[in-house]
Amino acid sequence: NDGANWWRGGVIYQIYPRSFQDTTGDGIGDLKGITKRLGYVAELGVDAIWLSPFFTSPMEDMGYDVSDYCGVDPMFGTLNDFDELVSEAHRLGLKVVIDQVLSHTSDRHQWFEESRQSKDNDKADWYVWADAKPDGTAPNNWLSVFGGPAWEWDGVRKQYYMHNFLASQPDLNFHSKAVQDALLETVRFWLERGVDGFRLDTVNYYFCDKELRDNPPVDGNLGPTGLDAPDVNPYGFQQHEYDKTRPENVAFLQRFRALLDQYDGRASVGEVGDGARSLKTVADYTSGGDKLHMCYTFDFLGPEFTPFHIRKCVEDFFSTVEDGWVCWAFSNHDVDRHASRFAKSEAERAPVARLALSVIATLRGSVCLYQGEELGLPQAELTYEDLQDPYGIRFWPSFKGRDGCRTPMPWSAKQAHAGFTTADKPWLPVPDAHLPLSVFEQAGEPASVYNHYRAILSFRKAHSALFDGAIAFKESGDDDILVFTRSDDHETLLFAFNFASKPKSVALPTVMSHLDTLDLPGATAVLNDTHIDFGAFDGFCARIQD
Ligand code: TEU
Repeated sequence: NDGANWWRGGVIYQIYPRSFQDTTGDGIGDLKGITKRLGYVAELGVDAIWLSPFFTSPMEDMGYDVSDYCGVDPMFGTLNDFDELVSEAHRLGLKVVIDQVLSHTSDRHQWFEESRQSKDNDKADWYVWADAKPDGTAPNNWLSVFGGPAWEWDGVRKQYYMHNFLASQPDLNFHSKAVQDALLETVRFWLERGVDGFRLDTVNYYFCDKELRDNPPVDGNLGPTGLDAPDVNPYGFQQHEYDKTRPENVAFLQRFRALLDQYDGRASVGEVGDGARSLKTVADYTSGGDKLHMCYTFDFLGPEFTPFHIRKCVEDFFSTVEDGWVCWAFSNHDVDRHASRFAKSEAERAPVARLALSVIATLRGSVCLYQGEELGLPQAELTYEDLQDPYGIRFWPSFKGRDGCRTPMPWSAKQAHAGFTTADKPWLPVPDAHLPLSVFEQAGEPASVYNHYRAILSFRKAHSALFDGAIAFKESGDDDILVFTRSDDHETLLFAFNFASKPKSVALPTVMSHLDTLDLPGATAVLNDTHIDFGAFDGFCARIQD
């Protein structure tokens, strides 16, 4: 899938720079380390990398609090290191997607420093400022995703400012054209430097209601992640009617797209956390060819890994949207690793990790993989003393935060800290349980999760129907079995997967006339006349001849 459409059906590998590879010995990963390991990423068979933020930042939210959009934080290296990374990636045939955190800045960004000085300076309306209510309380009932009210009192300006996340992440006011222009200029800066695309952080949070109306109370919307259980965060107790996913956002996304379209082959993937409305929002943001190229949601980032849930999400999306596009993901730097989330026991982790990839890589849509999932890494068990994530520190122990999926990549069990760093202590520990799963240890084992990833990604590349081909689900008559076809002008492929931890046998859907079994990596199910016989967590693929 070359050319300008590389993103459509493409596979994007997310790199968390802090935890990929350290080259300076300070215990924190850096850009040079990523460049050094790009050969590994290219060999995996992905199309692109997405780099989590490496911009200048006080790192209160691990870089999702940017204080200079056009600078590289010294912790990660220099702009020159970034240029080298891009040219090495391109040499290896990898696209480079960077993370743009446009919804909010750090409170140490110069824009905020200026804005807070008075109510009438040049940047006075660059953030969402409001007077206190007569009794001194916050302007409305909006809540921060990270707990507590979304408003912080500023003693300098004597007003409240709005923050969807930490108080040190003030939200920009997108109703200001000057703010939009300034942000688009930073995007242009990276386009000029040759990046191929952008992952837009919290893309549905850009605008909030101009009149700052109260959110209505809830019924059943558990917030963006489902993680926001009541004992953790009351965020789910209101409908996010006025603080996010505002209609004005669409016009800004059009401006953003128009900028990208001035350059060849650039793409965008937005992060949409919008509770039960998420896939509908993705459809709104990606249809028409004049907004985002694709978005991803939290639908597959929760606990549920069942044929029912997968079918429902994929079918809902593609049956309601004519030309929008979605990017699926099971893991990222915000949620528990899916080998742990989906497996019911330690022994199930590797087979479940293999099955999950086979499924996501054959569904319709693009795919985001998160570093380390190709090793089947389980969620790291950390102590309170290990924690770095402010979200976890705040809610420990009812929510342990996001550090357990952010521990360093294990490259080799034979080296200190698995080859991640030569420092005495990395910023987060490499769990002992990750050592036998390290890259070097798995590379030589044909049946490893890692080699399964390579084989499945190469299978995906070899079948054009898997990029953009239509998808149609079939009744399997068994809750554990997912059956669908993918078809384009060249071929129609049948896929069937057994999500159960025991063997199963199911009757073939009657529509199938003649089947040529294909060698789907890791799949051992066999076709016996009118039945498919599966092993545990098994798969089946055949070409349908008509
Ligand atoms: O995440 C947005 C988001 O919705 C998260 O707050 C999510 O609900 C939570 O992390 C689940 O545990 C993005 C980034 O991916 C995240 O790392 C940042 O902290 C956040 O934005 C603020 O920039």
